[in-house]
Amino acid sequence: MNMNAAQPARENILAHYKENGFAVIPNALTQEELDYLNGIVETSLREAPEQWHQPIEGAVGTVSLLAQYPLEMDRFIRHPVIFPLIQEVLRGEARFAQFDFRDVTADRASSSQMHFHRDISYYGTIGGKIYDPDNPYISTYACVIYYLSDVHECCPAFCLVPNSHTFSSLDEAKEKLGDEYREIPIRGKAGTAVLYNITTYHTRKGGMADCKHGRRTMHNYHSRASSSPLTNWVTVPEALALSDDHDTRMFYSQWTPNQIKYARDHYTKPVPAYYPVHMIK
Ligand SMILES: O=C(O)CCC(=O)C(=O)O
Ligand SMILES: [Fe+2]
Repeated sequence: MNMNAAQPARENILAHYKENGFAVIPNALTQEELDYLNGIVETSLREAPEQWHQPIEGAVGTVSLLAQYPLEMDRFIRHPVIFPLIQEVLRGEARFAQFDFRDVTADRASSSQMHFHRDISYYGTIGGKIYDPDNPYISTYACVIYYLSDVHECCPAFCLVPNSHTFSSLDEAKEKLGDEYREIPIRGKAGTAVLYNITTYHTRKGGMADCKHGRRTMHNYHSRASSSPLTNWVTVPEALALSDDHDTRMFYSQWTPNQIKYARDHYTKPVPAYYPVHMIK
């Protein structure tokens, strides 16, 4: 990957996504946006380390910044450059699903390797189809990973197998894709975004032993109005989930059971009656 790549045209980004199940968008975030995000991540790591989970496959992570800065984070979640692309691949039905930050320190870079996997919703795990054959863009859910630090050859890197969403295992993808089988590590400058169908096989490649950078990322998952909630644990702050702005409220309306409980126990306004609040313990 060219570290100084310019941003491809919208139709090229979308054509690449259609053909491969992912697309890379360099310069998705400006330097000012990167400085702001890195600033709040560093403040949180320093002042609220208890909000970050212990390293999982080399990465610490937090979902707490959405609760702390709802309106500011919403501007990244529905980012002017990336959100229109998300809406396109999700047929105009995008719904918020998950938003978190992760950080791999330089000393953990080489032990941050994940296994190849796909991210699947609960219904997908119990027999629901894990992609939409009627959507030219494949996806029932899409995720964007934003690089908040430069990702060099030596750094941990997000890596995908293009067009692997139809296979039931990575081995089957290898066998059936044959010469077409590729594992593509994504490297690029801070501000690069990778937009991907979550059931395209992917992983985090570990960094090299002498990596001096590590890697910091922002992960933003989207569901569709016609998909079920992706997780059963994400929560959304009241300012967004019960916003007076119709589009905002609709975007944050796909509540998980845990979100219903969270709203009941923490919101100032009552939980809308169309959520099964009395069923929730
Ligand atoms: O951090 C990465 O590069 C990939 C993360 C990922 O695939 C996941 O958490 O499911
Ligand atoms: Fe994943």
